[in-house]
Parts: sequence; structure tokens; C-alpha cells
Amino acid sequence: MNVSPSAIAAHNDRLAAAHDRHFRFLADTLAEKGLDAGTLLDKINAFQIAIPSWALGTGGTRFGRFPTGGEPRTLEEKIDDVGLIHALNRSANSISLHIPWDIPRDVAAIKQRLAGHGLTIDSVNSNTFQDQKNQPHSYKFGSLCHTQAETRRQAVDHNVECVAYGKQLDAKVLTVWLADGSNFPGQHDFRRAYDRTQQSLIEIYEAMPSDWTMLVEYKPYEPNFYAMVIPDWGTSYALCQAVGQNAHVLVDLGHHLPNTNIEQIVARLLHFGRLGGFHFNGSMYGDDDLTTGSTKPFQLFLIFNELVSGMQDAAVQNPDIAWMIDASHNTKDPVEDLLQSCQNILTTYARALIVDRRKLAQAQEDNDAVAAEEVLRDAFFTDVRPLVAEAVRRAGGAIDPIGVFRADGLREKRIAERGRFAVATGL
Ligand SMILES: [Mn+2]
Repeated sequence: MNVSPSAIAAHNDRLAAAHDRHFRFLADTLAEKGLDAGTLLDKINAFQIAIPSWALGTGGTRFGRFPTGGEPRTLEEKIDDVGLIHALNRSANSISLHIPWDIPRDVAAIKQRLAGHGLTIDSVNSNTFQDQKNQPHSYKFGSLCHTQAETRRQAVDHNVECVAYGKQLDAKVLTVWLADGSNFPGQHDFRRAYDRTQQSLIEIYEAMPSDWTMLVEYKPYEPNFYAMVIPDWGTSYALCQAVGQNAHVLVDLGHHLPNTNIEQIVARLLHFGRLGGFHFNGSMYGDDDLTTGSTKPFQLFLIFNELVSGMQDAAVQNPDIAWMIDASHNTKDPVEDLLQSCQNILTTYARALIVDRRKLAQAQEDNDAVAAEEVLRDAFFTDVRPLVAEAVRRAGGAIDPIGVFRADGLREKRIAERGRFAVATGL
């Protein structure tokens, strides 16, 4: 059901003449600025983005959901869909699992399937934001922060169980996002809720193997609308410091209030060596799950500019960052949206790579605000899409991944095999 290399090659052949012309022009333009296209291609190729299992089904809101059809019904089918995305763009070589929906039943078979697609498991994500059937203690009033010890115990045990599933599949990252918080003033003792959360995280951390990383995600509101226990990067950072050296902050682009300066947050965390994970999506108002870079491309560029700046600075002691798309799109075909998100991410990364850092540093030293901004604008307005297409093509992917997905009828094939009303498990 997935696409064949020959179908991709045939599609690329049709686009090759125009693509080669555009790429040569860009490579020459970059060379004039002292940039080597080959080096940039290698960097773009090395940038791999994890796809979460929950993004493969059509998203929705509490008002309704309008499935595309042919959604993956099992972990195996989710792996196949990520395998398809990776075959098309060679930039999505891992999948994030969500427990309890993605519990591997036949570990050997799952590993074989992953290997067949050239995929690995990126991270395991716990879920204590809703109750599962027959669960003894409810998370209605929180999980790791809960006032009752037995509820906290259950939530800690769930996270430890997630690590055990991850170990079976050679994952090394546990992502913790907590829905814990309060909906009404006075409901929580803020300090005690924080202390209980910290203690629970320490217990989980101590149960993890020493080569594992814990990522602690924050979110300012929703599902609790008065106060979240971990609403911001500062709280996440403080918890990570208390938990241990392998606990790091995870930045999710949608988990910020409008107009928050996310690029500055990124720079701070890199400076402190605590930026461990990154979730891509786009937003207008809140956690909207829009396509990455769809509404505020310049903001995404400024964020990537800080990421690249930090990654290239030898003085910055930060772990490798785990990149993942965290979106659950309404309206669009989920596979097409993920392909589009990857393209936007790679394009923005490429733009950040061509920023003239020496010129920028000089302008900053000279307090020349105009010159500094012009350096950024020059990179942002350079059309680097041929560079991304060439990187993907050289790795065996498609010059136009969405074009191949459509031309090859890959959604229709999924609907034929899985059914029009097949609904993805999970969120
Ligand atoms: Mn997230």
C-alpha cells in the first residue's frame, strides 16, 4: 500500500528539468554569499522529525470530527503511515507512541515493521489526562499533583509502565505532559500542588534507566482554565533542575499565550542547557493544532534562528533536541498535513542556516538595529525550497511529496484497505 521507489523516481523525472534549474540558480546565489550548497544539503538531510501516532487520524474539536477515511486502526498501521511519510520526504524517521493506545502486543513483529520502514521509536508519551476503563482512581482532580497518595501512585506507576514499553522498543525518552491544574480560584494550594508534582516526577525519574531522558512539557491553560500546575517554561525548568540532569524542558509552539516571545524562551533554555524537546505546530489563538508555519512564518523563522544559533555555538552545552510534530489537524488529510508541516519545518530550518551570523554579530555589537534586522530579512526572503527539495531527492524522496501522495492515490488505497469509516485509535 505504500509508495514504491520507482513511483517516486518517475515522479521526480517529470519535475527534474525545472527543479534542476531552480536549484542551480539558488546554489549559485548562495555561493556568492560564501555558502556551500553541499554542506547545507547534508544538514537538511540530517534533520529528522518524529511523527506522533495521534497525528495520523483527522483531528476534531468537542463540536465534532470529520474523518478523512482510511485512518490507521492499529499500531502496525500507524507505523505504515509514518513509513509512507518518511518514504516520501526522508525526513520523518521516527514515531512517538502514546500509551495506552500504542502498547506493543508483539514486540518482535513491531520491531521488524519499524526496521522495514527505516523507523525508530522517538519517545513514549504517558497519558494521565483522562481516565481509562476500570481505572481505580480518577484523574478528575489531577494525577501527579493529586491530593491523594494512591492517585499519585497510580499516575507514577503508569509513567513507569510507559518506560517499560519504551525499553522493549529501544526508545530512550519519556515525555510527560500534565493536564493537572485547577478550574476555580482557591481550588488548589499552589505550593503544595507543585511539591507533590515534583515528588512524583522524581519517583518516575528514579525508576528510569540512567541513559533515558525525561522531557517535561508546559502549557498555560486547557484543560484547566484557572491554573495549570506547569503553565510555563520557568516552572518546567525549575522542576527539571530538581528532578535530575537528564530531565529537560520541552517547548511546544502551541503552548504559549498569543504574542509570547518564544524565540527568547528557546534562547534562554539553550543557554541553560535544558532544552530537550520541541513540538511543532501552528496557532492563531492558543493550542490550535494548525500546520507549522502556516500563519506566522516569520515567527517560526525567528525561533529557528535562535535554535540554529544555539546549536552552532560551541559555548552552548545543550543536549540533542528531540524534534516532533504535535498537531491533530482538522479539515486536512492528516498525511498531507504532516508532509506540509515537514516541508515548512525544513524550509524554515534552511533559512535559519543561511543567516550570516558574522554580519549579525557585528551589527549587534555596533547597536545597528537596522543592519541586524536586514541580515535576518535577507535569509527569510530567500526562496530555499529548491534546497529542501534537492536534499529530499538525494536521500531518495520525492521533489514534491504531496504531489506523489495525490497522484498515486495513496489515501484512496488506504480507504480501500482499511475502510471509509476506519478511525484512528487514541485521541
Ligand atoms: Mn505537545
